[in-house]
Amino acid sequence: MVIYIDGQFLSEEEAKISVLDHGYLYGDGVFEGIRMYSGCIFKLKEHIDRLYDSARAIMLDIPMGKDELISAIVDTVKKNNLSDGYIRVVVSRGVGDLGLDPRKCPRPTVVVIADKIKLYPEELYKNGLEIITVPIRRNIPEAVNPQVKSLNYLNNILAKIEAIHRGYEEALMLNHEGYVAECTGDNIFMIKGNNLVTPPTSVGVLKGITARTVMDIALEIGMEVREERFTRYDLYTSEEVFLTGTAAEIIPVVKIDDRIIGDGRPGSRTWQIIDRFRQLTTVDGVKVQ
Ligand code: PXG
Repeated sequence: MVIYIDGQFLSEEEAKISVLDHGYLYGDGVFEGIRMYSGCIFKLKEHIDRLYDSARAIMLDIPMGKDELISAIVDTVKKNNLSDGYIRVVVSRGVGDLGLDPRKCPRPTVVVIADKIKLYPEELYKNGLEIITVPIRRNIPEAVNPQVKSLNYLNNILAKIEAIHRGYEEALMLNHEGYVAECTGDNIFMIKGNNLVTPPTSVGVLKGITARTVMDIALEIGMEVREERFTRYDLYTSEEVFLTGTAAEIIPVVKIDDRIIGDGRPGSRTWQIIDRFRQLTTVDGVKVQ
């Protein structure tokens, strides 16, 4: 594997970050996860824009322009001969001293890793996922806003641990007021009649790029799309539920907190959206020669 660090392409053995990097010491930094399908990088511009927005929100100056970063990503993909895979872009505050003060970090560190991805087993896409609500709440927007894709995922990792300890693969997280927020690395959607509903960003969720794509698909097939607050009651009584994320793509949910959703099988609307999404991934995106 060839890894990009600050303008250099290095082997996996050579690709090392200082222990004094504040990304390591404090989780001070931002990242993106991007997918590549059939030689095309999917929604590259959207991911780059979100990365720069995350960086701006934490007052981190990415030491290169968007075009230069896109070139670094494309070059990394080429050097790894990838046509399908997962790209991780990480920008940390950089090397400093043993103190929080970011003024001691003169230059942010930029890393690009491109590799194959292991998805959930195909079984889960066919039969659907069972999830459970965990006690850990999503970060409140007045602290580190969940729209910032920061290097500090501890809250979501705790949620994941709580779900795993209860025998589930994924956790449903509520916000501080008890409204449904999202899962640990995926946005959540429910279908009722012709309506597709997902929590608005004001609830405190990441503005998912897969979620946006799914909302566009739903509009295209004539569904009503709404971003509004809802509770677990609404999920329990909905006809279909699914999760969206760059890594997981679209995954049907068939049980939440032991309540069976719909008839306990992935629903027809969800399948329709998945089919259209899979079509899009093969034709949409930035081609890498
Ligand atoms: N919510 C959160 C909290 C996320 O971290 C999403 C939603 C989906 O957003 P996109 O733009 O990808 O549709 C994410 C995605 C993983 C993994 O391994 C996923 C994410 C980050 C790190 C790992 O599944 N983010």
